[in-house]
Amino acid sequence: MSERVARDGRERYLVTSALPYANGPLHIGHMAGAYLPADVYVRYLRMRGEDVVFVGGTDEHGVPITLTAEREGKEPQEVVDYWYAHMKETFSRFGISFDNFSRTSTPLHARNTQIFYEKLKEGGYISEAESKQMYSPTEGRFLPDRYVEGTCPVCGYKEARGDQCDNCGSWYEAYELIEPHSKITGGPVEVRETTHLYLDLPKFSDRLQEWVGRQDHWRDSVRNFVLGMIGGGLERRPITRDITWGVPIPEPGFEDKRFYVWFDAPIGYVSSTMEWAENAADPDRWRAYWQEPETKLIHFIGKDNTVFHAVVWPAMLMGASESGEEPFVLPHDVLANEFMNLEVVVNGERRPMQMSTSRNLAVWLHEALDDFPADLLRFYLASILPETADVNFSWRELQERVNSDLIGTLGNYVNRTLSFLERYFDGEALRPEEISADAKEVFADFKEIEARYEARMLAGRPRDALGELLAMGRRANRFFDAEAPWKSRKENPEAARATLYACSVLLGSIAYHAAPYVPEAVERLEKFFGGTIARVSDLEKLPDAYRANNAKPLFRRVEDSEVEAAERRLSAAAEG
Ligand code: B3M
Ligand code: ZN
Repeated sequence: MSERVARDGRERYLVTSALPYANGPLHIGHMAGAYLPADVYVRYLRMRGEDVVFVGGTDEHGVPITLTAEREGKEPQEVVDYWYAHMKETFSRFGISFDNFSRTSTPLHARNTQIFYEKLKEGGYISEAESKQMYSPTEGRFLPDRYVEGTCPVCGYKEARGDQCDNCGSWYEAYELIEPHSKITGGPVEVRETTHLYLDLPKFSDRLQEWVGRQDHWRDSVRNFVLGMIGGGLERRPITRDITWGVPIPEPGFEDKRFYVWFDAPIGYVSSTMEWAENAADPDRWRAYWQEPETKLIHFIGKDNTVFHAVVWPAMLMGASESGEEPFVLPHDVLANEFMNLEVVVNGERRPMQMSTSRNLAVWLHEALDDFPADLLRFYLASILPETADVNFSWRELQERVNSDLIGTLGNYVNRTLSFLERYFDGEALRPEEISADAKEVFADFKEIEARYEARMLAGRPRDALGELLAMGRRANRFFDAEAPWKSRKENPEAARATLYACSVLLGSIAYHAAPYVPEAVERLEKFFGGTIARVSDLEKLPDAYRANNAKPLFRRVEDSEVEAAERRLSAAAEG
């Protein structure tokens, strides 16, 4: 019933969200970090008529997978098959609109990873070296650091991990542990020599310094982290591991080793784009997004992944761009978000607590979606996105933001406009001969707010853009109240109808700017709102008419009982 007005001109974007390890359920911290901001961003770009491809997938290699598999007595493939399907379904229920959601255990990705390696080797960026690794004679294999435990060489803590002591925070090599043993069997481990391949990161230092130095639009937290790291001196990084689950290494003598998960994982973005192109029956189309200089490559991640996305991966792209083919684009932006903690009621006191998946102290997304519509969760999470600082998720605050902002400011405006149109004007408002001065003023105000919304959205600040959407809602409500059509309809029905026409124009803009956050609600709105859903700034000519037909409220309230039940679940986990 309603069409959307897109802008002329097209820029090309390749947007990615971090590939979650396929070893457990998604929680709301994942969404706030790398997925919801990306989805809101790409939905807006698509509405603006840009050429956008949004790819993701699961990260299916590495110790996080093999540890889970061993703990559950399963094969790694079984673990990743289950969690790939679970994650794909949960992302879809939450409205994360990937153009392709792939996985890194595909043959395509393995081949792609090996090709990247060959290009880096050809460019002279790979070296081989001996290193000390922990070997478990009872298990007959080398153990990754996270499989080793022992006494911390610094503070004497008995359950220190293979790479870092949780007690005093010291970092060390696993072979420095006192009485090291296998975390899986408890058996003894010994130090043995082993050979690994390394990415010669120092060779990229100057180029990285120069490139990152030019990224003035990057968030200071990311840019300063990277420049600091480069300034501190880059070290070559091992890209292989003594592990049997992962991408095979095309080198003689490395048959029992695999690529380190962080070497293959970012290449997964390229693999997912290739798969998308193949599925679109245009197999070479991926090159337009990875090898055309005008493409903007944008990574959405959690801040703990910054070093890989802003240092190692760009170096890999630089190194793989020298072998004759078209060079790869480098990330136009790396939008690293901070962390989300939880507000938990403990002994009657509200306290911020870090999520702990092992203690089930988390808000699992698939469970939250069983109790609340995705749009309510999306709206609240978008209003507290940790773009510049860690934030706390609070069920009580979710209720407040949904009931007062989403419903009170936005939902009620839509409802009062459409029900007034249906009740007093047969559901139709034709464009009046004359647009009143008040209507012209509110249209002008909307154009300013729309410009602020777009500036914040394109700067990768969807949380601030949401603030502008609420400003639109408040301004529209103020216009409705000032015009008082419930009075004018008796004294001057034409003036009242003209008011409802202007309110419908504003409603079209509010719906346009709400769609990236609450897409399902706007799809429902389109079923009973007949009119142009567009920015006021894009309406070269005001539409002939707006119509309403059997309008329904867009959102339901969040009740105290729901909040209390949700908070009790968290308190039980915290006290458990
Ligand atoms: N799976 C780490 C994480 O889930 C890793 C991200 C890969 S993105 C290429 O936080
Ligand atoms: Zn220690």
